Amino acid sequence: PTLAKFIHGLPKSEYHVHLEGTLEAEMKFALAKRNGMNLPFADVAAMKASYQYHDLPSFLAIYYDGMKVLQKEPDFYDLAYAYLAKAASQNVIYAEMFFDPQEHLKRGVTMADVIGGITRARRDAESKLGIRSQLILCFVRDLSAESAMATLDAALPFKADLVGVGLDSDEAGNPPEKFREHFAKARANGLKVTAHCDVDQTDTLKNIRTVLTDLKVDRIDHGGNIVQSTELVAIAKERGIYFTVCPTFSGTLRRTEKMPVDVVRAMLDAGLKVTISSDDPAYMGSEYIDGVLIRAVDRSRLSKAELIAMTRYGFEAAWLPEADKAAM
Ligand code: ES4
Ligand code: ZN
Repeated sequence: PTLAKFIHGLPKSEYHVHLEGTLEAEMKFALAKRNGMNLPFADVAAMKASYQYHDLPSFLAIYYDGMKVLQKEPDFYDLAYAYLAKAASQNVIYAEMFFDPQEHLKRGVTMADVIGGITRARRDAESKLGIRSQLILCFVRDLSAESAMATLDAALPFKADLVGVGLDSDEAGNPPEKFREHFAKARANGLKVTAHCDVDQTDTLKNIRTVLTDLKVDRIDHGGNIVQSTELVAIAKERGIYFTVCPTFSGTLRRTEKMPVDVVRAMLDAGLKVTISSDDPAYMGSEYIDGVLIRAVDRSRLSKAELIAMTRYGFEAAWLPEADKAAM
């Protein structure tokens, strides 16, 4: 078959997708209308044309502004169901999805409505579409440590609906050790832990070391700069760490390199366990996993064997009981 057909036919998983980053412009208008809000854009095209960013902070400003239309339980249901339907249509059979509750709590939305709406969508998508999923609560790292702890405490009554916690948003000035106690408490409550180490951040390698050795993460989201340290690569291998890489946003190392380095290529060459995800597809050209993978084959010169190996890593990485993993 053609490459596109081959990729489409692979049974896939996704581990790095921010639900709020799947909020398409069309749905933003629909939710704004339902919630009696006005958006400062004439139409979908004008809204999409405003998605212009050049680094993590400028991306985040657009992303946080966009999610303000999410107000009520059915909004979170619609958001999650739409992503799961899209993913299922591309043969994703399992997904672990991030969400950023702090941003919603700020607007007066309750944790019960956020987690409840998403969980209801997960159940319906599993029974109607056959896609299984779990939910990872992310701490917004540029908000205070106190806010993150209050959010964790508000979420723990719903821990049966969560599989883990993560760390996202603006890394500059917000190193992982700010969340040491939160991660320990999450672990003590039976949750898995992961953290974003976006590429080319300040103190990138120091922060990768901290998440590995101090926060004791089970996975790393992005993490491409690790290829610049043979010592950290060895630690990650020793720990069996999987990396959730999103080449659309974090595909190249540039800052300290003479020549741009392709992240997926370099990580595979270093022998690391790489899985590929779509990150924030609504803000990244509405390209979902099939499109991301087709592009990755070209830009990272992936062989078919590598694609298949990454597909397999994609299921090994699941935070599921071993028996359930084997059944996939
Ligand atoms: C994010 Cl790619 C990325 N990095 C950090 N924070 C995020 N929130 C949503 N997408
Ligand atoms: Zn991300």
